[in-house]
Amino acid sequence: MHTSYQYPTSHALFARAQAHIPGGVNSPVRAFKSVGGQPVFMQRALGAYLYDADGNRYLDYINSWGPMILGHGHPEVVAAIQQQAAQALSFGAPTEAEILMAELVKSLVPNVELLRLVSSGTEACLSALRVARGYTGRNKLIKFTGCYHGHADPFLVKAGSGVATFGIQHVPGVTASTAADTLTADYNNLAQVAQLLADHPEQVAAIIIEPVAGNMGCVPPEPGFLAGLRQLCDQHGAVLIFDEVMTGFRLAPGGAQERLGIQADLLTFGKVIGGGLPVGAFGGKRAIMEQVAPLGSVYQAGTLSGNPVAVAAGYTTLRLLQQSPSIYQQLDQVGHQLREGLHQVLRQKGVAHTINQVGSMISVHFGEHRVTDFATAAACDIPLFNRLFHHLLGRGVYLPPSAYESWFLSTALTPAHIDQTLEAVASF
Ligand code: HOZ
Repeated sequence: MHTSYQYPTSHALFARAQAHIPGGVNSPVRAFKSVGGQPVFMQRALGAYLYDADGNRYLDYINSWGPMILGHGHPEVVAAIQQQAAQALSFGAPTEAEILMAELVKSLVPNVELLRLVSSGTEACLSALRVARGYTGRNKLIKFTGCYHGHADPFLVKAGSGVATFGIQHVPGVTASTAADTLTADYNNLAQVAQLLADHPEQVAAIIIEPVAGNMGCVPPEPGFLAGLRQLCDQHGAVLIFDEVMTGFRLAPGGAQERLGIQADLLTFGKVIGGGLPVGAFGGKRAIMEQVAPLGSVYQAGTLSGNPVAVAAGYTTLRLLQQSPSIYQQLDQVGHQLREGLHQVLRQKGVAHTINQVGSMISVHFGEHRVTDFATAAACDIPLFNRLFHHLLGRGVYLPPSAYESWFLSTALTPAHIDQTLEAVASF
C-alpha cells in the first residue's frame, strides 16, 4: 500500500477543465469542493481498482456511484458491449433486446408489470412522478429531506447528494410554484407524513422515497417505516414510488423491495441496470403504467431510450446477477467485514462514530448519535470525514468525496482488500 500520492497531471487537467466545463466537472460532487483539494482525474479501471492520470492506483469504494456492482471491466459485460457496438450503436427503433430486458427486470422484480427504459435515474424519477400525477389527477408530492431523486425541478427541494454537500438551500431556477407542490418530511418520521396527508386531502399524487437512503450517507429505514408509508398511500390514494436507482439489483436481485419485504406502486431504476452505461427505467403496476404514451397520454420519450449498446451492458450485468444469487451473500459478507473492521479500528482510536450498512451500501458518520435522517447526518463531524477522505486517498483508497454519499461495494473487493483498507484507516 502506497503511503502518499502526487497528482501533477490531475492538477494540470483540472486547471484545463475549469476553462471549459463549469467547475471543471460534469457532475458537481466530483469537484472535491466539500472535502477540499482538487479532484483526481481517472484514466482506467479494472476489477476493484481505479488508476488515475498520474498512475496512482486506488481501491474503489464508489464504483461509479453504484453501477459497477461486478467491479470494473467484467469480461462478459465488455464483450457484450463490443459485440453490440459492432452491430449497431443506435436505431431509434425498437429491438428485441429491449423486450429481453423488460422480461428480465419483471422476473427479478415481480410487481413490475410494465417497464419503460430511459437513459438515467433522473429521467426515471421525473417520468414516474409525471405518471403518478397523470394517474391520480393530483399535483402534490411528498419527498424526504436528504433524499435525492435526480435533478428534476420538483425533487430539488431539501435534496441530498450534491445539494446537501454544497449546503444549497434553494436552487435558483426552480420556480416557487414548482417548489410549492413538493412537501417534505423527515426520513423515518411517519407522523410527519400522516400530518402532511391530512393537511392536503386528496392533493398528494405520490410519496417518493429511497427505501434505503444513500444520498445523505447510507440511512436505512427504521422498522415499520416503509410499511407505514405503504399503508398511508393506500388510505389516501397516493402512489408509492420507491426510487431504487441505488438499491435496485444491488441489495437483492429484487432490490430493496425484496430485501425489506415492502412493495411500491412504481419503481425507478438507474445505475446497476445499465452496468456502467446510461440506462434508467421506471415501471410498476399495469393500471398506472398504462397512462404512459403511446398507450395513454402521459407523454415521455427519448432518442437514446433503450439504446442497444447500453441495454447490452445492463442486460448482461443483470443476467450475471441473476445467474449467481450467491453474489448477494458475498457482498453482504464484504460489507459486514468492512463494518466490523471499521468499528474495531475506530473504537481503538477512540473516535466516536456510527456505521450504517445495508448489504453493499455503507457509510461512516462521525458522532456519538445514531444517524436516522438528514438532521442527524448533518450533525456529524463532517471535517473529520473530509480528513479521513484525504488520508485514504493518499493511501490508495477512493471514498466518495462527500460525507453525504453512500459508499458502494463491488464483487471485485476481496477480504484482503478490506484488510488493506482497514490498515489505511488504522494509520489515520
Ligand atoms: N448524484 C450522484 C451521487 N449521488 C453523483 C453522480 C456523479 O457525480 O457521477
